[in-house]
Amino acid sequence: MNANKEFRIIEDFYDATESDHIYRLLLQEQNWPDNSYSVAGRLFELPRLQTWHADPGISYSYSNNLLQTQPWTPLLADIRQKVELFLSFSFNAVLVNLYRNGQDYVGWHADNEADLGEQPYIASLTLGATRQFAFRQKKTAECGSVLLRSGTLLTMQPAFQHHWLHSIPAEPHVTQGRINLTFRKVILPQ
Ligand SMILES: [Mn+2]
Repeated sequence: MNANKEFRIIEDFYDATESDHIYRLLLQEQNWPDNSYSVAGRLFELPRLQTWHADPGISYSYSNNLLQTQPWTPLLADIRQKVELFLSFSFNAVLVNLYRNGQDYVGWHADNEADLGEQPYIASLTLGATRQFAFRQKKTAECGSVLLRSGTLLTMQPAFQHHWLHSIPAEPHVTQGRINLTFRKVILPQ
C-alpha cells in the first residue's frame, strides 16, 4: 500500500512572503483559548493551542473538547475560499492548531470522527516552521514521513484516514511556531 497515493502535497500554495504574513496575522488575531483541561480531577495540558471556526449550526464534537465554535474571521474565510476554488470542494469548518515551538506536537490519530462521515476529505495548510508529518499504516505499521513547509497545502483522501494514522512528532530543536489550518466538512445529522 502506498500512502503517497492517499495524500497529496501542493508546495507554495502560498508563496513565502504571503505565508509569513498570514502566519503573523493569525498568531495575533486568533483568540487562542487556555489549553488545559481536566479528566477525573487531574489537570492536563494539550501540547498545542487550538481554535475551531464553523458555519452556523456546526459544533465541534471530538473527544476532550473544550472548544467553543467561533465565526469565520475575514482572513480565515479568504483562505477557505482559495482552498475551495483550488480543490473544487467545499468545507464548512476549520480546526486551527498552533504548535508554539518544536515541543508542541500531536500524537498518532486518524481524522475519522463520526461527524465527518464515512468519507472524510481534509485539506491542511501549513504556515510557519517546517515540521515533519509522520504516517503509519494501521495494520502493517509500515511508516514514513514528509516535511511540511510554510505555504504547503496537504490534502488527505478518505482512504488515508481509513488505512493510516498520522502525527506531528515533537522536534525539540525547532524554535519557531507553526500554524496549521485543517479544513473539514462536518456532516449534519439528517
Ligand atoms: Mn490530523
